Amino acid sequence: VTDGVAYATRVDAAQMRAAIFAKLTYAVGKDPAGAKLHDWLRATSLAVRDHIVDRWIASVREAYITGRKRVYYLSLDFMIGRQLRDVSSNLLLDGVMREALIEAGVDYHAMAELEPDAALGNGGLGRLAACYMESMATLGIAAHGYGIRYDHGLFRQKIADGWQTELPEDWLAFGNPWEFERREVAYEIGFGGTVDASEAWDGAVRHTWRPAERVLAIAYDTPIVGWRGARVNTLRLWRARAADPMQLETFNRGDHIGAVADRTRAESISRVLYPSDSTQAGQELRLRQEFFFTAASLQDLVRRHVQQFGDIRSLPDKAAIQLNDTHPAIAVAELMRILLDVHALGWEEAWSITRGTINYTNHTLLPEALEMWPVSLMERLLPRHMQIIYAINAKLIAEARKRPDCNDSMLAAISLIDEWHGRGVRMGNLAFVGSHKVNGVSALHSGLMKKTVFRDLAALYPDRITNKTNGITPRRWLMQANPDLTRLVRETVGDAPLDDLEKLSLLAPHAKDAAFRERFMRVKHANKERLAALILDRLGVRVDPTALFDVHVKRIHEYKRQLLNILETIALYDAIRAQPSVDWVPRVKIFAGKAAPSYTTAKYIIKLVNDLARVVNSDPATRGLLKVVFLPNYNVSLAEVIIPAADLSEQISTAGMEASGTGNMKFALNGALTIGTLDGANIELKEHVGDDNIFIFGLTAEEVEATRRQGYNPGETVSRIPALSAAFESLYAGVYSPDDPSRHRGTVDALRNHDYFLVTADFAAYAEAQRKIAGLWRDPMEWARKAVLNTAHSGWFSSDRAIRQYSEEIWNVPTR
Ligand code: DL6
Repeated sequence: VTDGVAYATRVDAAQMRAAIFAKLTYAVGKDPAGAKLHDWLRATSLAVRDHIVDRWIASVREAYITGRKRVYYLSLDFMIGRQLRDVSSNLLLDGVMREALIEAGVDYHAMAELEPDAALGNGGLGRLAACYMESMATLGIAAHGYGIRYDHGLFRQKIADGWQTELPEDWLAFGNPWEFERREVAYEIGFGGTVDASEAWDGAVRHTWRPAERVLAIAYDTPIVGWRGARVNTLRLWRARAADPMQLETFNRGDHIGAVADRTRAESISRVLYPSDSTQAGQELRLRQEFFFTAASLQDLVRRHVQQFGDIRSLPDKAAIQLNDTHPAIAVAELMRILLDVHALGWEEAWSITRGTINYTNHTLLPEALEMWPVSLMERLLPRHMQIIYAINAKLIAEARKRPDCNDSMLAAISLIDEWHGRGVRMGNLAFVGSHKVNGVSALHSGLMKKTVFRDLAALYPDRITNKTNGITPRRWLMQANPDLTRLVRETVGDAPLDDLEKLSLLAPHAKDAAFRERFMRVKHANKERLAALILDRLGVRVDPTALFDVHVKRIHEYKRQLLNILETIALYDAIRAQPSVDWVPRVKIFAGKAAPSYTTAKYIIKLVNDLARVVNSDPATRGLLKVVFLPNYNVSLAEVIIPAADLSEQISTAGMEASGTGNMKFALNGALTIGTLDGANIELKEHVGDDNIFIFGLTAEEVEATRRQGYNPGETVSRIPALSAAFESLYAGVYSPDDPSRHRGTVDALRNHDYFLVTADFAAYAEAQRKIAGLWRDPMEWARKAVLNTAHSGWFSSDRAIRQYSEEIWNVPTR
């Protein structure tokens, strides 16, 4: 990939080297003799960036000239990760860049490691947005991403004495060579104030919102390069600035802090990413963030549309807005406000434009994650929007009443206002009714949406919900993360999979070829050695790369059931000690992931993994057979090292609770076998890789529902499973926490008495699946065959496939 052809004719290593030196001298202002690695990184990034700009301008111009429809992707999270390698590899400049740096005597690897991850997101939802931006550029879609340029992204996780501690993240400390500040693109965003109503010349009532507070949204643009430089799109992130830098009068009175209080308040909007994942953040600042970036984005896209096409009425033909979850759902009310109050359209026309333009992706059914804003807060912060929401609601209810099957419970379920929990605005319902299409992110999840949270709305609007199973970009998750596997693929089946990942299926016949399997596993081994070195470096723990690498990395959440894995690890540890002479399969249990800072239970799970690791790793009885590690600060860059090195991928959420998962796809693509429940996209993964090449266990979503409905008794289950009882007893007795024997009793009690996530119910099936996995590991060639088939059959999970489906079935835009 790195020695690509497209650019080879345009720039060679000598030219690249000259370009890097020029940047170092004239943009960074450093003498190459005294330049530090940071200086080289900046110079190299700027030199590579120069190769983007012409294409970027051409892409923007092309969209303008052809007048084609644009896609606007609104997301509060963008988990971008590092950019240098992504950009240079997509431009096929990676090879010349590395060569140029070698000639300059710069250690590329050490330099690249200095680039901070742009971690402007929490997890799957934000990473999906980044993958989709890249695929949209790859497929030649004229797309704009819109989000917030947080000064500080997701917190850095430090493990101190086994506990998670959070440190502020500072990705902008050395500047950001990838962005272009657009001071001139500034919009006023209002909050609070009053609404005036007056009669217009045509007799209609016109509303004017007079906000009490105004904040400026300033644009920062980052180019997003598609594969082979196909197209370059824009990710526009908004930074909040105060309209006035300070109150001079207040300052002159000697109140130096008060003089900048308004500024501090305004700028706090883009100060920091909310570290919440699958839970509602629920603070006023969060709502301000949501409205801030949504309103700025809508002003921007409406301005662009009117400037180019003259008439706001054609908006649905020329723009498709995708709401990434409900965080930008206020767009429904804000677009209505713009159409009604600014463009003076009538309600019906405004509603038809809004509904024709907006679409909504739902990413969770967890009740605690479904956004609901108190009506009182909305009325105070966004009074005009609240009026519009009431009006939408009144029409919705009136429409529903026309149905013969309409009843009170249906009306209560579809209403935009929840009356049960102290009156709140249901942002999911608002997004649903204001959208042309609503989609879930896996087949199971989309089906459950129709049966659960949106049951009554789906009955009212039966064609609205559609499924778009998630995808991942193969450029980052195969080509960049796993260059050796990419090389092997190319040598075996040619370059076709680079442009169409489903062509990876050409590998399938080679799964029978012993020599190929051996090469495949040699690549895996090299990746494992690299991860083992990282573990040694970061944790001081030596792990054997020939052991089975059993990997559980993702946000820490009870529904993702790290506890199930931990309990089985304890049972395995006990079993090894009880029968040391058995031919055990050596395993390394690898965990990583962040817990939301306020999620105490999740933090105890992290502590438990670390407690367990300390005991297991220092026990001579299990040396060489079992190791447990928790790698701190899981992020995109760490994932790029861990995933290619995994043998086994843990996707063991309680069925019905993981909307899709995307880690599952990344692992399979890199030749890991999955142990998983029939949840989210695991179900589709099973269909693609084949029942024999994945380890499925546990209750189905329907069984989970039935088990809960019937009233589940975890204590009874535990008493029937000796290994589980023993694990509970040792945890209770403080075997893993001798410094504080009662530390994990709360965890045990919760499982024994409630176990909402059905850890104990699935324990036996999980342990059984793990035994089968150990059995398969003893047959390395058979394991290798299945691993190859996982890679060969995961091409469908490319984000290119997902984006094609969005384009054809939701946005109605062409792709190349
Ligand atoms: O769709 C991306 C990703 C899914 O793969 C995960 O299964 C799902 O949990 C995640 N959802 C969220 C929801 N948070 N909020 N709001 O992060 O989306």
